Amino acid sequence: MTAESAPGFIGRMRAKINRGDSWLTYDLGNLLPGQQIDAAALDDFEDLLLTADLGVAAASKITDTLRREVNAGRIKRADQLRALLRRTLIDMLKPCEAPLEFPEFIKPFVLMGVGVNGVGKTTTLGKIAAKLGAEGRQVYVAAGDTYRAGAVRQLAQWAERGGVQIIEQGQNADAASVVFDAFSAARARGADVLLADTAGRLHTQAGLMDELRKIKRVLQKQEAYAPHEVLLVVDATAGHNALHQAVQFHEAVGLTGLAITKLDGTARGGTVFAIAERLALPIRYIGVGEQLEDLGVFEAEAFVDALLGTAPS
Ligand SMILES: Nc1nc2c(ncn2[C@@H]2O[C@H](COP(=O)(O)OP(=O)(O)OP(=O)(O)O)[C@@H](O)[C@H]2O)c(=O)[nH]1
Ligand SMILES: [Mg+2]
Repeated sequence: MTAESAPGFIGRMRAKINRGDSWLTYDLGNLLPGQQIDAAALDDFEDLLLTADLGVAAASKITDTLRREVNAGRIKRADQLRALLRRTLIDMLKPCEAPLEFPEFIKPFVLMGVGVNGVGKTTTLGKIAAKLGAEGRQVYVAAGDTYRAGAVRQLAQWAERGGVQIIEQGQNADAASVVFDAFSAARARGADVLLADTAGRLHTQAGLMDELRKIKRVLQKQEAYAPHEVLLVVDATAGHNALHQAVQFHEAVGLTGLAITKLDGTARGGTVFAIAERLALPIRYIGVGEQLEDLGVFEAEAFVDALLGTAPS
């Protein structure tokens, strides 16, 4: 994704995320009607964060910062509190801002998408493929979901839309051999990027988690550092479960990045803070809808401004 495409996505994200009823805009206004900050208002604000999927750790980190400044007499008015809140939220997310790069000297750069059922893996990979294709990269997608009926066709539709190549062996094929063969083909043809889709699975499904490890293992027979990116896709509306999935998948297969989808489907966005607080993993992409244009690179400041409805600085 190029820098030029960012303003378009930011505008879209603002329209989709901040619908005027978010936990920050609507509720903060209600909490602070008199524009005077007191301890009770801050306690209420902490409760509000807890109901918004932030989790205890992230919620108390935010309110501790606000309390410290209010108690020290540096923050007196609601507008000052809002500015401090914005800064605090950006500081929390900043360490997770690390856009994925596809270095040209790694050919093919292999990205494997993983996650539980229905979170948006295939859609996200399809969007990434189309965007990279539009940038002139030679992209292959591997149909590594060989379980779900229709999974190969769904990926093929994205490949067609993005004008990229798909390597598939149909339903019920061995996923590891699909990805292995896709890597061979992509490398033989000098492709830049290989995106491997995988079937949805729960961390409790030991056989399926073994399959992911097997895909990694067979890739590493051909290229020691592949997959270069293991991208976990999580659904923001899953709240605490999304954080739980990230912890479990990280332990099982070793993640290098996250894509957080369906931020248009929640008026909260708190999941992003819970994940940032708990896991030191880059958030590569966020999804705010089903269309190609609804996937963008994660930028802490733009995201917080979209949530708060504040103007970008
Ligand atoms: N609203 C919204 N819908 C999304 C987003 N990303 C994906 N979807 C939709 O979520 C549904 C599931 O997406 P898939 O890409 O099929 O999910 P998956 O993880 O590949 O699913 P399985 O392969 O069955 O595990 C589809 O209807 C997508 O269009 C998003 O950011 N916002
Ligand atoms: Mg899928």
